[in-house]
This record gives sequence, structure tokens and C-alpha cells, in this order.
Amino acid sequence: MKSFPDEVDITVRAGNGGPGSVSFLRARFQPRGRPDGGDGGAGGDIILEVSPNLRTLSHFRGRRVFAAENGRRGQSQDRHGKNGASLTIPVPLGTRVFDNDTGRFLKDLMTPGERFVLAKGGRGGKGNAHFTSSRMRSPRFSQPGEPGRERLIHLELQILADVGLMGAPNAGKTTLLKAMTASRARVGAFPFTTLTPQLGVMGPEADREPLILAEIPGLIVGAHLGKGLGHRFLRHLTRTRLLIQVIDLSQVDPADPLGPLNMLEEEMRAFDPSLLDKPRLVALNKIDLLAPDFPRDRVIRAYAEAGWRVFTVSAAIGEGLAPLREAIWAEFAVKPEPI
Ligand SMILES: Nc1nc2c(ncn2[C@@H]2O[C@H](COP(=O)(O)OP(=O)(O)OP(=O)(O)O)[C@@H](O)[C@H]2O)c(=O)[nH]1
Ligand SMILES: [Mg+2]
Repeated sequence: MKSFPDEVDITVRAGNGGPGSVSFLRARFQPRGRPDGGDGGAGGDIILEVSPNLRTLSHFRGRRVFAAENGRRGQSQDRHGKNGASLTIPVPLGTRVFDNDTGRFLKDLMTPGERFVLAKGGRGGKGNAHFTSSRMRSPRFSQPGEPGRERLIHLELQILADVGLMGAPNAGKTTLLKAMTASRARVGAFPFTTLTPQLGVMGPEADREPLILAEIPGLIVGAHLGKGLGHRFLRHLTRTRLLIQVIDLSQVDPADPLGPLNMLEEEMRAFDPSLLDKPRLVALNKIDLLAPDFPRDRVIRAYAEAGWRVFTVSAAIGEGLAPLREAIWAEFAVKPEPI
């Protein structure tokens, strides 16, 4: 299995400023001409930008050096040189930025669309038109452009969940998480606090990028988290694009099949109504425990008729997991372009 691509070292080079120009406007009755050398253009910046479509740093592939365009030389007739284009590097939410020369932490990118200037382009040099004075009417020099900044940068992806498993205590979230995810060794290497949800990595497989699944503990109801909801926990919800409502089907009252789900939804609304904007799947778990007379089909139909995408599974014996996994992959089908 390919290791989880969670860190990358890059060199970034902002553009150099263009040199100022030395030029004289030849005009009648002005033997030496008026200095008219324009300023150089500014070099382009190197900018990181949080792209909501990315979930890993794997789009860097082998690319390690990123350079922005240099500013152009100033021109005669006081014309300013063209500014160099900036280069924007897309990164996923949860990217932490370090200066690789000093090891210093620079930035935690935690908002979709957020931008961070890694390296400023150099300023353009001034043209000779700037240097005229009473003593110097015809300066034959201009200022060189300022060099763009070059830095070694270390990017590290904070492991944040793509998929959140929610549900009442004992519904089987942990068991389902473990049944659907493979090696967790890599994730385990990250220092998490005690309030951090359980994490697992699904994939990578074929050409699918790996997905991080997280158990959102004890639901938001706060029964065992109370006001101690850790920062990291909230961050997971920020990035989570898909939620799975895990319900213990063996505990469902056939007279009120949607009861447990409505309760979860109510709790989510109370905690943060924007959670209800995220797509949600329902996993009716513990089908291996159903009594023979349990009206299983009728209960499932009630969910489907209410518009839910519903899956019946047994996390314990691994039944019904394949269709659920496919539905999860389908939700993340957009493949990031290499940069
Ligand atoms: N028979 C059966 N037992 C299951 C199934 N899934 C989970 N369990 C059992 O249900 C109990 C609770 O499972 P967990 O996975 O810990 O449930 P949870 O939702 O993570 O619980 P909390 O984290 O405490 O909220 C455990 O004893 C599991 O072995 C299932 O599909 N069938
Ligand atoms: Mg659990």
C-alpha cells in the first residue's frame, strides 16, 4: 500500500523585480534628451490557497520547485515594466505550513479559500527618470530590481476527517469505522489529545484518493464531551464533507422507525444547523441481531420514502459494507488535477 501522502518539502521562488530602464527622450533643442527610463515590474508572489476539492497533498506528485514570474524591465517613455504573474499553489484544508530553514511554524490553513503569501516578489527597480536632480540632469543609471524571496517550505497535512460517523452511544460507530478502514498505523503516529475522535483511512485503492473517516464521539448531545468539545474535534467537522448516521437497527421501534434518526438530526441542528447542509447517509447497523419477526423491509422502506440513502449493515460480521463504501467513494468522485 502506498503510504499516506501527508507531508511534502518544496522550494518556492518568488519572481525578481525587473530592473529600471535607462533611457533618454531625444527631442529637438535638447541635445542630451530628457531621462525617461520607466520602472521595472514587480516579481510575482508565491501564494498558497485552500482548495475545497483537495483532501491530500498527493497532487504535488514529484513537483518540488515552484517559481513565480519575474517582473519585466522598465521601458523608455516612462513605461512601467510588466509585473510578473504570481503563482498560486492549491492545498487542502488543514495544511500546516513551516519554514524548512528555521523549522518555524508559519500558518495553519483552516478556512476554505484562505490565501497565504509564502514569498513576496521583488520590487521593480526605479528607472533613470527618478534620479534627475539639479546637479544631475542626465543620470545614466537605474536601480536594479529587488530579488524575489526564495524559501524552503515544509507542508504537512493535519489529519482531518472527510467522513464523519455520528450516532447514539453504542450504535456501533467504532466497529463500523474499523470494519471499513485499513491500516491506521500512519494516523496513529500523530499526537492526538484524548478528546480526538477515532480515525481510520479508507483506501487508497485503484485511482481513488484515500479518505479519512472519523468517529464523532458520543454525538454532539455532549453527553460525554460536554463543553470540553476539543478544538480538533470541531476541526474535523469543519472539513467533513459527508456524514454517516449510524443507527442500531436492533433497537429501532418498528412503530417509529425514523425516531432514532430524527433524534440525531435534532441534536445536530441544536449544535450547528450548518451540519444539516452536509450530505448524509444512514447505516442501519447490527442486522445480525434482528429478531426473526422484525419488519426489516418495512423499516428500510420508511427511511427510503423519507428520502434517505439507507444501507443495512452488520459492522460486527462485515455484512453489507461494500455498497456503503461505494456510496462514500461516489461522494468524493471529483479528482484533483495535478499541479
Ligand atoms: N452483533 C453486533 N454487534 C455490534 C455490531 N456493531 C457493533 N456491535 C457491538 O456493539 C457494541 C458497541 O459498539 P461500538 O462500535 O463501540 O459503538 P459506538 O457507537 O462506537 O459506541 P460509543 O463510542 O460508546 O458511543 C460493541 O459491543 C460492538 O461489538 C453489529 O453489527 N452486530
Ligand atoms: Mg465508539
